[in-house]
Amino acid sequence: MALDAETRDHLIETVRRFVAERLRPIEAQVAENDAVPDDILAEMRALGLYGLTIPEEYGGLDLSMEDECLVGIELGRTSPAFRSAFGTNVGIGSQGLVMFGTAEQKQKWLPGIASGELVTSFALTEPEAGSDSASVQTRATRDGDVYVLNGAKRYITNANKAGLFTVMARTNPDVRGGGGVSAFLVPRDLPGLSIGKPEKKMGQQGAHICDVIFDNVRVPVANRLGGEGEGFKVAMQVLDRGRLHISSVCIGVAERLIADCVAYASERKQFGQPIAAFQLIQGMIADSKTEAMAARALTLESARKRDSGQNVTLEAAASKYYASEMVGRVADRAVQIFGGAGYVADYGIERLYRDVRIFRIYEGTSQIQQVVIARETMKRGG
Ligand code: COS
Repeated sequence: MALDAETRDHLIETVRRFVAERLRPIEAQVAENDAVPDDILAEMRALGLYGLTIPEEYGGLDLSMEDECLVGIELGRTSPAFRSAFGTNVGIGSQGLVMFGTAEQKQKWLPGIASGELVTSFALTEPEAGSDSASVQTRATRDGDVYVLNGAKRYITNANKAGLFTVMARTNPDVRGGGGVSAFLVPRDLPGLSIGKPEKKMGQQGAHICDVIFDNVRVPVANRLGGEGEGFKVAMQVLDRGRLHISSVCIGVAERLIADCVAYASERKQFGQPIAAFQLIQGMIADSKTEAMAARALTLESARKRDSGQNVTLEAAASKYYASEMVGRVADRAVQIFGGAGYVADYGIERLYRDVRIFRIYEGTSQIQQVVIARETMKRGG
């Protein structure tokens, strides 16, 4: 649901101030400790960030896709690890339930997700099912009024904090591909479910990804999300939304880096003048600005299309593809403009350079976005 303009502006201003005053000052500390402090998580809960996209009747803000993207851009102006703390609740961890859950399922879990008491994770990826996500091997075998889950998921964001997982598992081994897959809501405390250690990663320290292992986990039939065999489509529709969200975060990081570049280039003097006076520096700033503006326009236009009820599989893939590649180029130019200062840790530029690398990989690699864009374009006839 779209907020009225005044409420939306107030929300964006509140998030902007929170990012500037509370998050940016501790970016380096969060990276160093590989953890977001508890008091900051509590403030995020109090601000309603965990429930941005959850329907109002369950305690959330029910943001439209466009408003979610505008908030995502603000959150992008700091280390992406902060957003990740509640990102799964807002996106891939909750949207299957929001879009396909029964009234009982929603009543049971959405209030906790909206308040942030309950952290959620999206468990699709497996060791042998990454880009080829329809080939999941985790099995869900029906046994009376439960499904018995066996298998392993990989690189699952927030798994170490999650109380509830949306798990895609194969219910029909005779059907290859997505048609044999179903989705389940799996509480963390079911016997047989265990979580691996957080992986050591290139960037986004403070955000965690872990394996999730299912060893004869008995999940009630009532926890199935959608019909049997519909799990892959649930996952794909969740990702259509998630990809727009990630695009907005890419745009925020790019805009932050451009502002950092302008500030640094205006102060840093070489050859007797600020380096901002040199046209080769200006060329890099111009390229970054133009591309960030293009990503913003594409993403917000795609979000508005989704809000008007249109299918945005192509638009979400195109936004994610362009925005994630764009922020990679912007971060690379930022290191170049900062020179040696961009390569050492003190200025935080090298940290953001590492942080943004994952945007081209998770929620679908750039190559998968290209496949989706080409297929959809051919389907639409151009
Ligand atoms: N919305 C609704 N339905 C969709 C859909 C979408 N966005 N995308 C695919 N489907 C449907 C198709 O219509 C098809 O339905 P039918 O069998 O009824 O025709 C079914 O799902 C299978 O789709 P498709 O044939 O395109 O599957 P493929 O295995 O060829 O390809 C890709 C699917 C590659 C697009 C998919 O596996 C993908 O997005 N991979 C990347 C996964 C990813 O993002 N991982 C990150 C993990 S989450 S952090």
